Amino acid sequence: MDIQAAVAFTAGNPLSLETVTLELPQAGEVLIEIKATGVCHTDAYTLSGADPEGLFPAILGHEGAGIVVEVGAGVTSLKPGDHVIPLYTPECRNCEYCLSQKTNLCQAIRTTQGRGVMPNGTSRFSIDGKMIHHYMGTSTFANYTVLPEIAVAKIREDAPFEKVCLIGCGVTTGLGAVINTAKVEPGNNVVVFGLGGIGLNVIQAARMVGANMIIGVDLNPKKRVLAEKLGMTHFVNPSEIDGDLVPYLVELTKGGADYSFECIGNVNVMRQALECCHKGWGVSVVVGVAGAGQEISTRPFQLVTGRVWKGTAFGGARGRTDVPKIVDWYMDGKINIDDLVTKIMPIEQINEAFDLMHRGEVIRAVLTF
Ligand code: NAD
Ligand code: AHE
Ligand code: ZN
Repeated sequence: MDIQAAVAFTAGNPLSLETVTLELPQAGEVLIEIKATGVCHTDAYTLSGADPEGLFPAILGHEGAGIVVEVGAGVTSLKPGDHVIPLYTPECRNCEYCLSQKTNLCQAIRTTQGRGVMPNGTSRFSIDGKMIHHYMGTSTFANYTVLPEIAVAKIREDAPFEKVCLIGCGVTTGLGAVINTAKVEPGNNVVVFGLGGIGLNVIQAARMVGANMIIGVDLNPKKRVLAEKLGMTHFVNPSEIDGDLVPYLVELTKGGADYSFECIGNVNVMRQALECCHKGWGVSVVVGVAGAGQEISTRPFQLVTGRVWKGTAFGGARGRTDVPKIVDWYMDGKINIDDLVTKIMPIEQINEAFDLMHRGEVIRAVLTF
């Protein structure tokens, strides 16, 4: 079938709206009509060429929501008409990783996903017979996409697509980093570096679990108002303080953070996030994704003296199980997504949506079809 998609032909260049040929779902696969998709910084990171796994041409996008149109042979958990959120972290419930109960990193299809193809090794997307890669197994910058059944979360039908699409990445990543990965406890002091789509969800989760100080760090002063609305108690702009940031934060928290979260993708900030943690027990969670060739460093003494460095992907969430629950949280008014959707735009304006994100003028621009 012919579909409309924003295609990334080469790194570092704008996306191009194209008519793309999409093959119908094969065994174990599902055809989804995408109704809305957010733009996450990771899409921009891959488009920039910094992603060692980045493949071109590709259809990017991984923060979508839509409706099942058709299912392939053997699909049992989904049917046409189901409302769904695509999952870049699948949940097969059968692989060594799923069965371990120690990680959300289902590996059932990770190899082919990283090669930009479906589990049988081929792509469903092409233009004039030339193959277009899938991206993160989701490719939501298209009005129709195909996913494996294990990478689709079924959600309730009264949830608005243009809001709950953010649960496909930003919301779940931020909430999950706090709840699943760090396991922040009431009374803890928390420092959040980067107040974008991820960091603001870290903040709202920290408030939900009863954190004491919730310190937000961002170079953009415009991020302050919404962060405060979501629960930030103190704002720190590194460009406005006297002296170094780490001792400033240690002093502010009277000894260091119980938990810190790096939500930028800057390896220098990752070091600051670790080193502002409390001696003896502070835990720093790396959420941000850094470019090819970048490495983190610190004095091993920081770890010897009890600080812990961790990371999280998709907030440690098991998508088919956890995503429908987070949709319920939103529908029950327990979490705020409305304020994170700064702008809703037609897919034709996708390059403007990327520009707005780069200029720090939106938390999320959501594209509709
Ligand atoms: P975003 O662009 O919305 O937000 C980034 C924020 O960081 C902005 O507010 C910006 O002003 C601020 N910032 C930039 N440089 C800074 C600095 N040096 N000091 C302080 N603040 C600074 O991005 P996002 O969509 O929230 O994504 C954040 C990061 O998380 C990205 O690296 C993204 O790739 C990554 N990410 C990871 C996961 C995961 O599963 N681990 C999921 C989603 C996103
Ligand atoms: N391809 C990159 C890694 C990108 C990355 O870490 N992705 C996160 C999700 S970011 C969502 O916005 C993730 O889920 N990682 C686990 C995984 O298996 O990819 C690189 O550096 O190679
Ligand atoms: Zn993302």
